[in-house]
Amino acid sequence: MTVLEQPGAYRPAPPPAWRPRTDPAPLLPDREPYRLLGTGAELDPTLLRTLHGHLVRGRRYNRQATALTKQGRLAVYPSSTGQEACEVAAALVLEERDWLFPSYRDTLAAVARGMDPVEALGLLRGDWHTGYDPYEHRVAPLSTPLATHLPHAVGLAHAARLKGDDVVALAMVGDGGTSEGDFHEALNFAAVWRTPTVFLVQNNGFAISVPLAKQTAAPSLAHKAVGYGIPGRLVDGNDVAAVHQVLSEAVERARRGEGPTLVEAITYRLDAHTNADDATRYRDDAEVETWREHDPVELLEREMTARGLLDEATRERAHEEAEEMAARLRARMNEDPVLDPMDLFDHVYAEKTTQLREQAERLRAELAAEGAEENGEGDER
Ligand SMILES: Cc1ncc(C[n+]2csc(CCOP(=O)(O)OP(=O)(O)O)c2C)c(N)n1
Repeated sequence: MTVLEQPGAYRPAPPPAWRPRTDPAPLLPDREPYRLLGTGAELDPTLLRTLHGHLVRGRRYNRQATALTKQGRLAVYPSSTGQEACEVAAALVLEERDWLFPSYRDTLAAVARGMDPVEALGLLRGDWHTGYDPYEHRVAPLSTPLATHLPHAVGLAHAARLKGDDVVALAMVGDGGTSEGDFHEALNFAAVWRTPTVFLVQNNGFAISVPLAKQTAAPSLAHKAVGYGIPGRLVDGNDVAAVHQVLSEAVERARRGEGPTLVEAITYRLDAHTNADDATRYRDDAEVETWREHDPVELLEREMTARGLLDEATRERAHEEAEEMAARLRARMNEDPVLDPMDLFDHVYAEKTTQLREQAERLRAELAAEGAEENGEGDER
């Protein structure tokens, strides 16, 4: 007889009323990133053509915007070259009534959603606060602080649901952004409130010079979803058909009221972090070359050619259209914008603070003095 079997012995019981809150198995991401291109899967030819046009224009837009930084027409540009499949798919899976919450790298997603390509660069040009009206295309400001837009996306989606509005919010963040407290808070609130939010993590391998291995010890970023009780999906971020499908499913799920999804797209930033960065200092050319073999534009073009959906003439036309778009962008960016410095004080607070009013008055006086000088008033000579 053991001690515990003796009459009157203390018998440890399991914790009262404990049970797993949800079965974690269905929330786990697949072991391999989901792919469609090259698998022989049935694909919609019209969708492939649309995606192709967007990818080709997107690639050209990235190249043109980077060139504009070298010509002093753009202050900074965080290129999404190599990540165009994620950018385009994120924009195209949303309905007009939905909201996109991009990060600073996601200008292309905003443009693919219909935003004026010059307005989309307003912030990066250093002209204006956001550079565009967020309500026009339902695109929140491009967020420079990492992950701070994720709780905003959750708040907007939650509010919409409370009001009975059929709106989904899709928020984009980088692998580095997943280490921010805001990422955790957003996912936790989204999961508990079951908000119609889709989180798209573009894992492009680096947070500036910090590789993923120094960012997290998680099996994958998609696995983080399980800790919040929401599904995590892993997708090949350079396979535009796969990203489009996985995000569409996440959006539909959110729309049905089944709550948020975390999607990790495995991709690669082919350019440096921005034009101000030298990527050769922290990564090998050989690594970049391996990813060039897995280029999103080429993957799609090879697939479409194999399926008889892309002949040389169609391909050339798509590239010509992209050239024309780049020429229009160049011409418009080469015009000097007419800016009123007093705009600086608008839209900061609903009501200006005392300090802001004082600063505005000082600037107004400076501008008036400058104007008077230019008009020759007060000239001593
Ligand atoms: C809150 C905050 N901390 C630090 C920075 C500085 N910063 C700008 S970009 C960046 C790296 C972000 O990497 P990642 O989230 O992977 O996105 P990627 O640039 O690769 O798209 C850092 C640390 C910032 N913008 N915001």
